[in-house]
Formats: sequence, C-alpha cells, structure tokens
Amino acid sequence: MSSLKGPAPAPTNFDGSQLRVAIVHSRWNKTVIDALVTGTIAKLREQGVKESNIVIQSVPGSFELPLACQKIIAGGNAQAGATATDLLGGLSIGFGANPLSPGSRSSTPAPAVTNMPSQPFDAVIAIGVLIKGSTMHFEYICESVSHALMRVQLDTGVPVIFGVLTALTDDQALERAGIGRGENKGHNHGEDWASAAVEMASHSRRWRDGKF
Ligand code: RBF
Repeated sequence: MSSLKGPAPAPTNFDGSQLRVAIVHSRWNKTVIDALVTGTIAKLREQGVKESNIVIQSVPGSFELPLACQKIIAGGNAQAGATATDLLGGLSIGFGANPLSPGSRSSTPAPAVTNMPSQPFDAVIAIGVLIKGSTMHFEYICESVSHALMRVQLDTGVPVIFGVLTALTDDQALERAGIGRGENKGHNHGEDWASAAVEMASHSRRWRDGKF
C-alpha cells in the first residue's frame, strides 16, 4: 500500500530547462548532507535544469542558511543586471555622450558575454541537517532557521525551498536522505526539494506574467 505521507505528484511535468537554481547547504552532519545534495542535483538535472544553471554554495551550519540565501539571491540579481549592461556595450546616455551620433558610445568594448550568467535565480534550495542533541540548540536553530527562510522568500519574492531536516536521531536523518542503516533505506528528500524548486520557479514566472 502506498504511504499516506509525502507530496502527491505534480499535476503536470515542469520543464526546468530555462531555470537557474542555487543550492546552499550546510556542512554539519556531512554524510547526510552529501546524499541530500546529490539527490537534489540528480532530480534537477532529470527535470531539465542545465548543469551550468545550478550553482552550489556551502556554509558552516544551518543557522547560516537564511543569510546565505538572501545574499545569493541579491548576487544573482546583480549579475543579471551587470550582464544586461554589458550587452549594451557600456552604452552611456548622459553627460559626455550623444547616443545619436556614431562613435559616441563609451570606449569600453562589449566584453564577451557567453559565459556570463544572464538571469537571476529562479529558486534557491536551502539544505541543512539538524539532529537533536542534549542542548537546546536544536530547538533554537530549527525555529529561527525555518522562520528566517520563510522571511527570505517572502521578502525577495524568490522561492526558497525548505530543505532542512530536523531529526530526533541519526537513523531518522539517514533514512530521510535515502541512506538508512537498516533494511529500510528510506527516501532521499533532496529529490522532492528539487521538484518543489522547479515547480515553484515555473509557477512564479507564470504568476508574475499574470498567467493563471
Ligand atoms: N548546525 C547544523 O546544521 N546542524 C546541527 O545539528 C547543529 N547542531 C549544533 C549544536 C550546537 C550545540 C551548536 C553550538 C551548533 C550547532 N550547529 C548545527 C551549528 C549552527 O547551525 C551554526 O553553524 C553555529 O552555531 C554558528 O553560527
């Protein structure tokens, strides 16, 4: 019998071929992190996201994830803006330049833009693994990180996928990464996060354009 838990499949298949996605992961509990990141990348690729459009960054622990997501989104927007300016070949319309007269363009030649990222991030996937220990850190970090990641996505308007496992035991964490030690290997939740990223990024583009 299929499980009651987990996401139902999306009503349509989403095409990730035009999307740019960032993965930011913490380095605490690295065995589990590595499996989750691998599962996430594999599923993104399966959904058509180009390797060159997947950016991976790491931070020490989960507590660092929200700020990293915020900065990465801002950096992606800045890159996209810079690329747009470069495409204009440094055209300057203002003091000292008459855009109507030939040869009045800035003397800076347009740099080759082929390797420049030309679009902001369509989604960011934040991956961390919190395992309950004997201190209150678990509760504090879980609470603040989940609230802060929500804030980042609402403040920026860019989908931030909640890829933070909050496990009571090591075995729980391993099973949620599909590498359980027992008979039950579990399921790699990274795959679901990749699908959520592609779906939310696709919806966001459509909704932004008023297409429902
Ligand atoms: N970071 C995690 O990503 N997962 C953890 O399970 C985790 N447990 C921690 C337990 C303690 C007692 C402390 C002090 C930190 C822990 N961190 C954990 C690191 C935390 O997210 C952050 O990187 C550091 O507190 C530095 O800001």
